[in-house]
Amino acid sequence: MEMVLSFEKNISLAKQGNRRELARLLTLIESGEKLNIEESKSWVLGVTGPPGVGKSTLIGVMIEEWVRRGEKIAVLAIDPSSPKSGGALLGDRMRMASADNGESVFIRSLATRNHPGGLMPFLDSMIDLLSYCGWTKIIIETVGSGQSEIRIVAFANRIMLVDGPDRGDIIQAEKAGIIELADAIVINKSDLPNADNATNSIRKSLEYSNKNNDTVVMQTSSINNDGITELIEELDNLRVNKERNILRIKERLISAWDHKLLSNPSLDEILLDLQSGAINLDEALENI
Ligand SMILES: Nc1nc2c(ncn2[C@@H]2O[C@H](COP(=O)(O)OP(=O)(O)OP(=O)(O)O)[C@@H](O)[C@H]2O)c(=O)[nH]1
Ligand SMILES: [Mg+2]
Repeated sequence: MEMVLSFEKNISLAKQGNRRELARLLTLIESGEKLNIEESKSWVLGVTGPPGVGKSTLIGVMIEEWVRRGEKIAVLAIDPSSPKSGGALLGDRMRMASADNGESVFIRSLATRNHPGGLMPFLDSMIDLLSYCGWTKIIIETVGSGQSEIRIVAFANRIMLVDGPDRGDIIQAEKAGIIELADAIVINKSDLPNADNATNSIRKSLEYSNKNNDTVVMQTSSINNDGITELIEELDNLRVNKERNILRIKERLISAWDHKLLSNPSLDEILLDLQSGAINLDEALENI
């Protein structure tokens, strides 16, 4: 009881703008603490796309524009589990640092490697906490477009896929199904050759794959500040597409399901029984 009360005090301090408290609470959530936070999801954007296409740079310039408009932005930067991620993460932070003007921007990085069971158990609570504390726009950045990134961005209520002028990467994304989930597909580095080609082929593949498609397809150059205000207008005015929303909810459900399974106290026992042939898969599921 006392614990709960002391968290309440921390939460109210974080809500008043105390960043140190906010950081501490996020750490608590990450370590598995259940905080009693009102569910209050505001505007959550999931950003994903192949490595190096300019996601962090783009997020940085978007943040600058949003801050000018009076928004308060929190970024959860989620690194891949690769050994290289430590350095890349630092780079990200430095690139975003120019936009980090005090009160209006909060950046937190998360390492997936610390959470073999996935980020699901706490990502949702982190979003709730940030929303409750008055961060009007929450951005989740992940690298890549595989199944685990899809799972992560599915916790956002709008998804932006960023690609570069090189077509190779997006084909991977198509395979993983991220294109179906994306509300907006942005071809960044429009200052480079081939951006038009890349944009056209994305438009084409959307035409082929979807029936009534309203996916926003845009070009930006984050280094020249081209297309940024247009992109922001599109994202701010995005209408929730029911089919994509259901796909997102499905991914969240799968995450929750996986977490239930992997955190089952008799998992080890069940695995041993499966190995010895004492039970079959159906019986294992029954037990779980
Ligand atoms: N020409 C050009 N280069 C850009 C643009 N945006 C970003 N870059 C450059 O692309 C490189 C990668 O940018 P990042 O913002 O780190 O890309 P990222 O997608 O966040 O990379 P990861 O997080 O490592 O996947 C940097 O050298 C940027 O300066 C752009 O619009 N045009
Ligand atoms: Mg990045």
